[in-house]
Amino acid sequence: MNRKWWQDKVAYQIYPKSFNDSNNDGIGDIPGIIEKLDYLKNLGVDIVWISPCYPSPFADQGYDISDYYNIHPVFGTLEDMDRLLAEAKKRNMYIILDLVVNHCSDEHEWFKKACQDPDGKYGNFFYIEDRKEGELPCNWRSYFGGSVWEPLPGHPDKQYLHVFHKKQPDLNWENPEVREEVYKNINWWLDRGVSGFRIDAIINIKKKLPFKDYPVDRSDGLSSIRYMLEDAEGVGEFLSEMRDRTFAPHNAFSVGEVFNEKDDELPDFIGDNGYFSSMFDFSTEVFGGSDKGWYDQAPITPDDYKKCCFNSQKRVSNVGFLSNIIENHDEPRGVCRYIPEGDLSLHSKKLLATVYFMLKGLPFIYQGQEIGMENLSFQSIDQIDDVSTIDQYHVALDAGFSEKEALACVSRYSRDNARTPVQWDSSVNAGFSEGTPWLPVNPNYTEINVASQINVPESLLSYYKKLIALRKDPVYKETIVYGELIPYLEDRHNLMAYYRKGEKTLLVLGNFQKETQTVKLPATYKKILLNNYAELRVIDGSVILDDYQAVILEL
Ligand code: TEU
Ligand code: CA
Repeated sequence: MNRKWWQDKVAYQIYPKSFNDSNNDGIGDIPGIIEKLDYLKNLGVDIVWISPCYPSPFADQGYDISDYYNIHPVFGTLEDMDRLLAEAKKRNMYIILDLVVNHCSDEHEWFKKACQDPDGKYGNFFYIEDRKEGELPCNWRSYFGGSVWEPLPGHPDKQYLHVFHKKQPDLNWENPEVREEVYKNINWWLDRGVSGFRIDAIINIKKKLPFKDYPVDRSDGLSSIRYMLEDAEGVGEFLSEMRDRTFAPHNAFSVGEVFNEKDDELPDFIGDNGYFSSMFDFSTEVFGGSDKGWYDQAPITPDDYKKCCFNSQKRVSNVGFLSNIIENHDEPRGVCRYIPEGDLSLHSKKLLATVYFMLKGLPFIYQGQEIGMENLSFQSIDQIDDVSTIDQYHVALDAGFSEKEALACVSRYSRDNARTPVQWDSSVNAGFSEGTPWLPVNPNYTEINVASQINVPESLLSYYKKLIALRKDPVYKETIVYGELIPYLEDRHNLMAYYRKGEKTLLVLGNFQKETQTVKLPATYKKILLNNYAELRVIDGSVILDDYQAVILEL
């Protein structure tokens, strides 16, 4: 594996609508991000990924872009973005943007022109098919529910394809003109000073053509896109062309949102000359998932969590670098998902932070994760903004659940859990905004907020700071960034333990339960590098780990 500039870094995801509102209109913005750059720098963050902040009608909260060359006025201006890039650079920080090019918005001029003249140049930017009554080109279900086909506005005899929302028409990547437009845009941003991209939903760009049906898997008579994606071949041709024309010549960082890749494809995706620098490890997020919908998703136990992480580490081994997360803007809060119900505490939050952050790969922190933000407890479906959650609520109702039960199911996985405003302090609206926030602030903000943790040595925020500092410590960096990961006592129930072996040998131990647990040490330790308790009990070469105790030892 070749060494790259970004590998020893720490990344942080900003969901701009909910990060920090500088002008009190209830929506976070770019000047608000600039205000908090010192906070991020102080935490130790290097790379900042900002979810879409381009012009958009917000049918899918910015993942429906109507202009790839501008900033949505609610977030600021291009000048604000330039200022952010300059301010980041001053602090040796790197800004990466979200590249959303499987689809654009139906309000993008390309789609408007396609509607004006479906047989013209822009008609071929999309997948447009003739429409016959009672017949669809294929039975694929869109990710947000319903058929992927929608009548083309102004042309009742035609229809277009959208694998996400109907306001997100899919771009036709088979058309070289589309690809040229995408590369032009990427290079325009890279030349402006952006350091790279997080690449949205990218596996969907390759469709299996001609359109055909796949097995029906729900009572709606439709079929999950998953089957089509497994069948489609050749995405690599598009991805390598994109790399060669954009990221590679700029030495940019790219992280793919990749699901469903096969083991033997890993070198193509993230090997030395892979399509991307890195890709997210979603193994713990997709665990227990069901084709039926969220209501049928199985909860994940600490043993499952460990197995998923170790399995990903084994798969990737020395091929490349995974990007490790416990949450993002599409997932519930990691602490509520991976810590068993009833066990949520400062100790368990620190344990989860330790065991994921010390994995081999590039750690990403999602905004608010560093202070232990938790899921929102939804009282009614009317409180929910997210299209995906609303769809899944109906999926649960259709499956026979009561309204109350359906709400309970979707609350567990709702994307809005992670989209509530960042809790900065205990003042009104958690210091996020003096206006009315676009999504409600979690009422627990009076206890969970940045101000109450920032100068408190025992806080989760201080703990994250220590984890980051350890990754950057010149003595341990080589081992933490590049050292091998070897599981320790892999089969032990509710213990997540592994070595990181490089110049040094480190041992990470996490007691993933309330009950104490005695663990034999493989050797005496030289030093305790981090401990979420004040002490570590050692008797006869064994450590006695307390309720959710996590330690990092140098052997
Ligand atoms: O997500 C793509 C994706 O496949 C899933 O994360 C999916 O959207 C989610 O599980 C539905 O609940 C990306 C973005 O991260 C997401 O926010 C966008 O909605 C989506 O693409 C479309 O752009
Ligand atoms: Ca604002």
